[in-house]
Amino acid sequence: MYGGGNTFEVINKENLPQEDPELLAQFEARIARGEKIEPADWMPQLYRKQLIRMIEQHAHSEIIGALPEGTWITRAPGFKRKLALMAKVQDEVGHGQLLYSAAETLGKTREQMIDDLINGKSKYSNVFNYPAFTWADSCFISWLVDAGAIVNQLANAKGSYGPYCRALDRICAEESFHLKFGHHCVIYLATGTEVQRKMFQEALNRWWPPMMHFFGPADKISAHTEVLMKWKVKMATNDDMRNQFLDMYVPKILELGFTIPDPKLRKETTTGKWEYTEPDWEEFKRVINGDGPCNKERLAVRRIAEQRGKWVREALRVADATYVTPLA
Ligand code: FAQ
Repeated sequence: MYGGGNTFEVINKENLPQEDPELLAQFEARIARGEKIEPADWMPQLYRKQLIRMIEQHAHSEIIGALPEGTWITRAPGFKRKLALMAKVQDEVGHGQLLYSAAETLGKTREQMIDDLINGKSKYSNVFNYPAFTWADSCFISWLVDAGAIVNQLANAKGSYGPYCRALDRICAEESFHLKFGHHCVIYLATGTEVQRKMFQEALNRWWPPMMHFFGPADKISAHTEVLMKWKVKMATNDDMRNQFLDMYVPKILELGFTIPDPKLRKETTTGKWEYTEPDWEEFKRVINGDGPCNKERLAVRRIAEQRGKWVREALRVADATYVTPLA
């Protein structure tokens, strides 16, 4: 339904019905007053479509995001790390559940969303299309991918759509434990042997470019930022979130004695903005449109899970029951 294609398309406004100007003005006044919009409230079609697109992609990211770390549960060094990683992966899947429920309040069913994911129509975060070769890759995800997710989610939890904001509040609380776990694992490697330090440095080199992509395309080419910020769905631009992440985590990475694989990375003290090598947006587009190193494998895993779980869902469903849309 959404996604696909290889350009950043704006959802086609022309196909949407003309909104009643009075209702639109009341809606925008509510947003300006900082009120939350709830599922049964009037909302413009474009607001609904944009929210479904964004929350659905976020939900898929959590579910697919469980896969690269999930493969490390049995191989994590030591029993305590295995337990902690298992709990983290379980949390990520739970976040997917919360987010699917929030998206369902807008009228798209979970079944449609899952179909669109496994058929490759919906997007999910670029970072989860890369392999986790070593334990250090898993540590990178737990620390720095979670850190990036928190930067994004803390901002958007202050947004305008009630069910999404409430889901984000809970998700952020849990993500902060993940980040502490990841940081702890990285400190252990940083203060370990030469081999351990090298292993993390190599993981950092591999993950840095996808991490720079993670916050979305540069503002000047972002398709949806303007409308999402106007209606307070997004509370910071992609570049601002990337900048905030660099502000918070570059010093911590350097403090541990690692180097960041970008010779141009520096903070411009007068503006407070980071300068960096322009991320490769062509690679980004390829990856988010299905042609990354692990896209096929990740979707195949979800497809198998969907097929194998079918009988369970059918057994749980009561044929003559009426199911209601959650009000999250
Ligand atoms: N990956 O116009 P914009 C996590 C697409 S959760 C893939 O700038 P927008 C937890 C975008 O959809 C991580 N696609 O888009 C965890 C659009 O394509 P479309 C996920 C991307 O919406 C941790 C096109 O590019 N978080 O990590 C990406 O204004 C560890 C144009 O872009 C969320 O989803 C990308 N990185 O801004 C789990 C947060 N960036 O739809 C396990 C909610 C952009 O027109 C382990 N989402 N695209 O075909 C958002 O905040 C926003 O949607 C952005 C993108 C900021 C991601």
